[in-house]
Amino acid sequence: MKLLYSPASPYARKVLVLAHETGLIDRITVTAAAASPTGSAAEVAGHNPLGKIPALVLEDGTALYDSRVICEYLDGHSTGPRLFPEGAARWDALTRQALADGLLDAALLTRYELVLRPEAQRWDAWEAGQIGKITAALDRFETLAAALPALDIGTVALACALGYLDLRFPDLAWREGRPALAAWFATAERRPSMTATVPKG
Ligand code: GSF
Repeated sequence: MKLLYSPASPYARKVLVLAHETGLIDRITVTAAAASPTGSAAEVAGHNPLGKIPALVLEDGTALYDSRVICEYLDGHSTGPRLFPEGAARWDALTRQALADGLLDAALLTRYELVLRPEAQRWDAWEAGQIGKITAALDRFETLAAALPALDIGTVALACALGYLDLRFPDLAWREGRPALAAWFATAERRPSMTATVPKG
C-alpha cells in the first residue's frame, strides 16, 4: 500500500501511528506529495479529487481517503489491537477523533491564513474564530484527559493534534492551565509509534 503524505501532516501522522500500533507499518510505503488549498501535486489530485493528503493507494489502484477512512480500513487488517472499538465505546472514540481532527482543521485553516493568504486580505475575526475552536477543544480534552482509554483512534488523533500544535503553534503554549492534558501527552508522546513519526517541517 502507498501512502501519499507529508512529513508535517498531522492527519498522515494519525495513519502512520495507527499503522505502527496495528503491526501494519511494514506494509506501507510513503510518498511525499505537495498539497495546498491553492494547488496540490497532480499525483494527489489524481487519486483524491479534493487534492488533500493523506490518501492511501491499495495494490489494485483503489484510493482511500480521508484519514478517518484510511485508519478504519487499516484497523480492520490489524495484526494486534483494534483501535476502533465495537459497541457503545465506538461512538465515544469516534467523537474524540472528530474533536481532535476538528482542532487540526482549525489549526490548518489558521496556518493557511497566516502563511498563504496575502497580508492585505487577512481577516482577524476569521483567525480569532479558528483559535477559539482550538482553545475550546483543548479545554474539553483537559476535562477528559484523566479518564482516556489507553489506546484507541481518539487517543491517537489527540496525540497527533497536540504534536502538531507543538510543531506549528508553539506560542499557543497549550500546556498552560491544562496540567492533566500535559501529563497525558508527556506519556502518550513517548509511545514508539509516536517517536517513530515525529513531524518535520
Ligand atoms: C484533512 C486532510 C488535510 O487537510 C483528513 O485526511 O482527515 N479531513 C482530511 N490535509 C492537508 C495537509 S496537512 O495534513 O498538512 C491538505 O491536504 N491540505 C491541502 C488542502 O487543499 O487543504
